Amino acid sequence: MLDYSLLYPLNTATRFSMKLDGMWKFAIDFDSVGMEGNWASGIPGHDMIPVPASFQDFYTDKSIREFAGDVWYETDVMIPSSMKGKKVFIRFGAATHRAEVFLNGRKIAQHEGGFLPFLADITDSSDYGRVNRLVVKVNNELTETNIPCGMNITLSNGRKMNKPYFDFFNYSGLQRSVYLMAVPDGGISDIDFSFSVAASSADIAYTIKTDGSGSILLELFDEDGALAASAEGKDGVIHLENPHLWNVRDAYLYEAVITQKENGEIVDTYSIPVGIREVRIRGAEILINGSPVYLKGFGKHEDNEITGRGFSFGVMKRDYELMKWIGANSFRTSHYPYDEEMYRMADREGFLIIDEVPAVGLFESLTNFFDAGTGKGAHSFFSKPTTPVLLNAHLKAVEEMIQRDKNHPSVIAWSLLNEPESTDENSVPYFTALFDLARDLDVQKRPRTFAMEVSSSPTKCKCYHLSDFISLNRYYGWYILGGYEITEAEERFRKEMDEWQSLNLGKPFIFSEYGADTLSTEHKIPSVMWSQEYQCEMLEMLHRVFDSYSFVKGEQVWNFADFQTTEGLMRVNGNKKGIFTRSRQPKDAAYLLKRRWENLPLDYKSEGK
Ligand code: GCB
Repeated sequence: MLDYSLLYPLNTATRFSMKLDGMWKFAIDFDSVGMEGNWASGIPGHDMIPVPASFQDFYTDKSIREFAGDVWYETDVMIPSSMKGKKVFIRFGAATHRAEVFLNGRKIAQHEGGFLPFLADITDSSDYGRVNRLVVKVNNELTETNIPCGMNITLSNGRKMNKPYFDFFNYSGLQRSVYLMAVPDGGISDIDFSFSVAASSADIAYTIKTDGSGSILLELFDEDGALAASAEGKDGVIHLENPHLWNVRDAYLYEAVITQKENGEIVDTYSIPVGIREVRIRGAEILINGSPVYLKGFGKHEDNEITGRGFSFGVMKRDYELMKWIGANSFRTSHYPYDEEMYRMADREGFLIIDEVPAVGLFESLTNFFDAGTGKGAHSFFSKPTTPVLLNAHLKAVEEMIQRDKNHPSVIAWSLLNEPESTDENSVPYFTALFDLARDLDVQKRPRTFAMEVSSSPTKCKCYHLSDFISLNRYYGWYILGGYEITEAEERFRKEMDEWQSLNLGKPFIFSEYGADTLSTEHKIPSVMWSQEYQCEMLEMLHRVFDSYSFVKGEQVWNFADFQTTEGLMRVNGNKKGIFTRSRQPKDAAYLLKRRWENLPLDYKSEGK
């Protein structure tokens, strides 16, 4: 169990939270002298850098962009005397991939894993009423004992270099907001909602955890601010007649206001949006509030010019506008949980999210994307001496993700791995532990899945039975039989789909990836691979195949936008499979998808249709 609360930071009558974002002092520890040199008390130099942002793309020096090791951040924080008596925290939205936090030279926290929040408790170490020095050491080295997996090597000049087993640039640093927070001691620490929706009513089961005592009042307000229902006690069930349900691209959010009182005095209050909706899998259908849905959308990345993986409200807004324009209704947070703001906006806009833990590269290969795409498997990734350490880190990330994201109506499923090696018996206990934990922790019992690469075939994969719906990443027409051989690709693809069909799994399938690298500058008639024409031809071929199998209940094209990767022979300054360019302008394929998705009904291929 986590020993801190991952509730989204809010200002309420009893809580205070303030972003510490802005320009922070920054130093790169090229010679690994920071710890010995007591940088924890103050870092050398005068360089300043924005938080949140990835540090890599600001500089003109390649040894900074490619740096593997420790980078140090520092800022001064005034901690007001008025916070005395509260629990006081510094909350990091993420520190990639691991961090140690120091306040006034003393270590106060550490965290492993680069895409989920953590809190540093500074209640007892703060100098109240004074400026306190906050220093963070962030390490970005890739290993096989944490996710995402990779390795690092030492070059002959002594510099370290990361070698990711995955196909996105290893952006790192403080890429999400940092908050100073003060919350009541003994206040509200966790909330769970689950829903059971009937024809004209809904039951909302809730549990509220506090770190102290006192009575709890829960009030549910509708979007007009009218009180819709209320309940007393730390847990219970609220019955609502004629509820306004949350639906796909038709969101409705109630606001739950929770008040904790002791001896008649308010000790804490917290509010949280509530979308009433039920997610279920029935046979080969994905149901939202009992109605079948077909997923249309993308695998995405947090990726942007200059600020890298640093969260930007502007980029987020543009991405949602483009997803609405093109007729999408969903996306997967490939290959890591995104900034919390993405989910809050999805809640408002009615998008469906498959939330993915940062488990990518569990397949030993430096050209993972290629080897996985062509089915060249590396075997026994899960029988190494280090596997138990990796599994622990992976389970912890699953716990943190579910803890953070469980109350978003937009989150309809958990993706527990991307393209892992799954053809070896040793993968079974490893996967089972993840799937069991997700089922235990999520009171909504959302469906679980993992994205399967092509060697995880119907005959070879040992783990697909664990998935509540099957997610396939398939590159027929690109890594497999691309170009003029596209006709053979279609045949090969149909053959695989026939094999899946003959297993009669009675589960929905979605395509969690399919796509072609395409340069926005290339046009060619007749087409060649990498031209915009080829991307369209290939998508048409793949869609034709999807359309012929009734159990295919979704398509999430790879990728929403072009994104940065490690340099190499297979990548032209990044992966170009975007439907939009990196600067978020459409390629030709965007119009093709818009035509298709605007015409596919939400209940496309539902039984009886
Ligand atoms: C995949 C990976 C994704 C890559 C993609 C590609 O299978 O899941 O991370 O970017 O293929 O474009 O090769």
